Amino acid sequence: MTSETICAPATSPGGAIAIVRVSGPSALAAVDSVVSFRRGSAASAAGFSIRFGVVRDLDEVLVSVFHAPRSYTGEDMAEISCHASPYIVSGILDRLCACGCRLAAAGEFTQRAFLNGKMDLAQAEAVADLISSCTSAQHRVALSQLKGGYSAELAEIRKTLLEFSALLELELDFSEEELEFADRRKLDEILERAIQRCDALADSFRIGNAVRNGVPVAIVGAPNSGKSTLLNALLNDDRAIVSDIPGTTRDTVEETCVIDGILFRFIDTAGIRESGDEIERLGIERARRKAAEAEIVLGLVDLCGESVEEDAERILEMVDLKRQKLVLLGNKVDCGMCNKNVNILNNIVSCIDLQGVSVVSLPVSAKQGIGLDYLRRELVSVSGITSAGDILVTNARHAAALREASSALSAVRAGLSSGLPGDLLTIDLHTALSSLGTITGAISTDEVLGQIFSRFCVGK
Ligand SMILES: Nc1nc2c(ncn2[C@@H]2O[C@H](COP(=O)(O)OP(=O)(O)OP(=O)(O)O)[C@@H](O)[C@H]2O)c(=O)[nH]1
Ligand SMILES: [Mg+2]
Repeated sequence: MTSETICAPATSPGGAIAIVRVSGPSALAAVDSVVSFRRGSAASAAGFSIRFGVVRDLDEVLVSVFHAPRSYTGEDMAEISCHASPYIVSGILDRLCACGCRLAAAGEFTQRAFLNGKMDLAQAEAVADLISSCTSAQHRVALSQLKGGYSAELAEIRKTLLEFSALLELELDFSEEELEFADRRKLDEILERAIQRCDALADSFRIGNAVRNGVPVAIVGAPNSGKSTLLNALLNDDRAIVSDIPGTTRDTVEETCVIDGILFRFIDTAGIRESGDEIERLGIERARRKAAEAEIVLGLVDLCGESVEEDAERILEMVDLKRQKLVLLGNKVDCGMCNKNVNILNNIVSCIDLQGVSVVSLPVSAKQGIGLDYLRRELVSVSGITSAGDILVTNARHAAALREASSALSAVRAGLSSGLPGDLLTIDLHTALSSLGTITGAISTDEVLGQIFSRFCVGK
């Protein structure tokens, strides 16, 4: 436990009420020096209590008192609710500092909660995610991580590996007698299962990252197919310039929008064609890059156009169907659907289906809004987020640690099958255990902790 007592505003400016937090060994004594209570004191309050008090010449306040270890940080703590005037808040902080407290650094309350064993590192990081969550999907995943579902899954993998390690060490203890205590086939099965679980969690980062930062959806197609019109219709805003001059959009235009509780990041791109114009060529290059990075590609084809097949083929060349989801949109159905073009599009989709990859194809009118509700539902469905479980890795640091653990475990497995002695196997096994340990903070360095908690806001 630290000897310093910290204080900070826990609420951002604005609103009617502000909360000043105080935590540390002298928290309650400091509050008693700053606040006059009609009866008793913060330090003498039994258990959790809320008391009315006065900060002389400044404000009337309500103070929530928490005694260690039953508080957010695990230390003695108080939360002073006052009127949200910046003058009052800074006045209370000044007085607390005059009584020996110091202003808290970003995330310091949560860092103390972690150091005092109130939560592990993954849960502490979930606190930051929960505070910044703006959509129901972000909220659901952060809450599940905060409640410890993800930590429990990691603890389960660690437990299995520790059992494995114990069996190997038993064997090492008796190595001079050349005994093999551990059934190597059983050991191999344990490793296989642990590798699968690490890989599944690491793979979930693809969706987890999309939940956190928005599912990237690139809108691509030939010039004039209606990409910018579609972006504007999905955003319900006049965000991108629309015109009947091919090559209107040069640079990419990116904007987020929440559909059914999921954050999508739509990226309108320059129309793909051969171009002699240097700026347009750069824009097209950028469009290809954005399409390659997207999770979902919305490929627009102008159903009234003369080159549907060629346009669709160009879109297909830009998409990696093994990794990405493609939604082919036949746009401008309001112009009187050209049956020939619809058939061409359907044939292309059936050919892809034959290769075992399913591609969604929809007729829409970006201009008239026809088929867009259906498209929104399709986007939610192909994002895979609603059907994913609540345990998703949303943090690049965790995903990297899981991959490290998985490759160390694969090395153990290879060593096991080639008959490597137990003491050599334990080296890679310990690498895997340490990698997993860095996620929950069982193993951490001040530098890593500093990096993680500095991303928090002050007062959390
Ligand atoms: N009738 C009809 N016209 C549309 C539709 N969608 C777009 N358009 C028209 O098609 C023209 C091109 O639209 P844009 O949205 O600028 O096309 P774009 O694909 O962004 O074009 P570039 O930026 O040049 O690549 C404009 O005149 C739009 O009004 C539609 O669904 N129906
Ligand atoms: Mg455009």
